[in-house]
Amino acid sequence: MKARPLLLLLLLLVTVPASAHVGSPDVYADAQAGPYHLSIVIRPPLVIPGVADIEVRSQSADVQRITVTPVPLTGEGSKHPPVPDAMQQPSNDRSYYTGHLWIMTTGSWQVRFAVSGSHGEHTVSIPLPAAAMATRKMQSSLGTFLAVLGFLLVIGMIGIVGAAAREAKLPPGAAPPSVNRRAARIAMTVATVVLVAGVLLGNVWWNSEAASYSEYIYKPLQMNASLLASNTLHLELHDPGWFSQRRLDDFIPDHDHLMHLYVIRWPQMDTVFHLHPQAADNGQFNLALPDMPAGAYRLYADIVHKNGFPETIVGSITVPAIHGTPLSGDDAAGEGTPVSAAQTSGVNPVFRLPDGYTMVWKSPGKLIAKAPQTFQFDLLDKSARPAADEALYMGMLGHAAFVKTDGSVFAHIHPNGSMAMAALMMANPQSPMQHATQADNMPGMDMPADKLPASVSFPYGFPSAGRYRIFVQMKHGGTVETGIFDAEVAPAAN
Ligand SMILES: [Cu+2]
Repeated sequence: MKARPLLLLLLLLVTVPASAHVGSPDVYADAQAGPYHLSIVIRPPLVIPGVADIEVRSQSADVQRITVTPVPLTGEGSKHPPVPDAMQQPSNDRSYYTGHLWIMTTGSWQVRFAVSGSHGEHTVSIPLPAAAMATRKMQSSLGTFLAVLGFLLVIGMIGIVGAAAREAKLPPGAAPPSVNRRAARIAMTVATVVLVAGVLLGNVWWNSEAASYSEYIYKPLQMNASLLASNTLHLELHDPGWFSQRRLDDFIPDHDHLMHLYVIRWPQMDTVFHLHPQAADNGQFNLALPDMPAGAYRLYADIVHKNGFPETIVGSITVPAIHGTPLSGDDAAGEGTPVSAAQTSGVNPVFRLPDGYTMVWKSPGKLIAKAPQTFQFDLLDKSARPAADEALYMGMLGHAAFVKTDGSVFAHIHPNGSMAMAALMMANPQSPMQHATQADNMPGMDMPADKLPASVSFPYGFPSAGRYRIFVQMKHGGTVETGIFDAEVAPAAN
């Protein structure tokens, strides 16, 4: 038992990073550095300070060199970037680059990509929120091994002290006299007391270190949801305490709204709402609910702080059948089959929308955890032709929410990627990204300005194997359509 405090002393603190989403920390982006088109994955470090792993696939052939630099998103530090690191090309695949960057502190970061090629050098920055999110326990096998080593060290030390007191001054081979034996027993007792005290004090020291570290561990904002009157949803945010000066009144609009609230009937995930509550007092939001079937709902609320740090706040509420106000503005709703009855097989799954349109998921092939993949959805009209009246929905061709059926993953994704759009704008103030239409990404495609493609694609990678539901929203005319698709994701191969 003596060694147990030592084991505690040796426990490793490993952290996982926070992100705008729930359980989906990796950043997937489809970015344009001037004329160069890049597919980017940033995997934030497991510890802060720690190393972020970066993968880039250049979709433009004329790229010769890419460098990466970590820079704070806001504040004085954002004006003094460190020296850039050149990305490596680890294989014969000349379009594939990898890099590693130290992220030294918790906060709102960006990774700046400088791309050189035949069209000169151009940059693009991808926001990266970094925060220690949990303390992970040491593997039990390693813990046992270290505990045994620690125990042997203590026993060995006591033995050495005893031997020194008993035999240090004797000539070789001489038997120790009884006075020496007594001295040795006393020395060993003293050594035992000193060592055990040392181990116990170490444990106290460790616990206080761990306690102060836990202050640094990211604790998402909390949310209480309640029903006011008959159909007003009231949200009250709370800060459970986190080391940074987090505020409840510094939210900035992200694609036109302070809060994007997904309301999903649970566990069947058959009814979904994408709503935009109005800010009331500090940390309070109100929303006039539309018609809603009775049931338990999960709430996922996306907000972005002034420094570009995004958070997804999770809550829940059970409501009776609600007769509310008709959906208006950017608010939208969708309905599908219960997830328990859903099929995930089939190529190019088709989702039939209430107005006779359909949404089709262009099959990406096998879905694998951790792999960057492109999720393309096409909107077809009643005669199965691409919708001629495609419109932007909150400035973009589409919005998607990837939600694991066990509730452990929620990620709100856009055609640009998984970053919060408000943070992306902050990171690239000089060149507002024009991915809204994507038409400019497609060489040789001369799309009239008023005609949008009836197709949207999202770069994303599932964080883990399992079953997911994907809620995809596209707009045509004045109608926001919500397609619901199911995905079975295989474990990452390694
Ligand atoms: Cu969105």
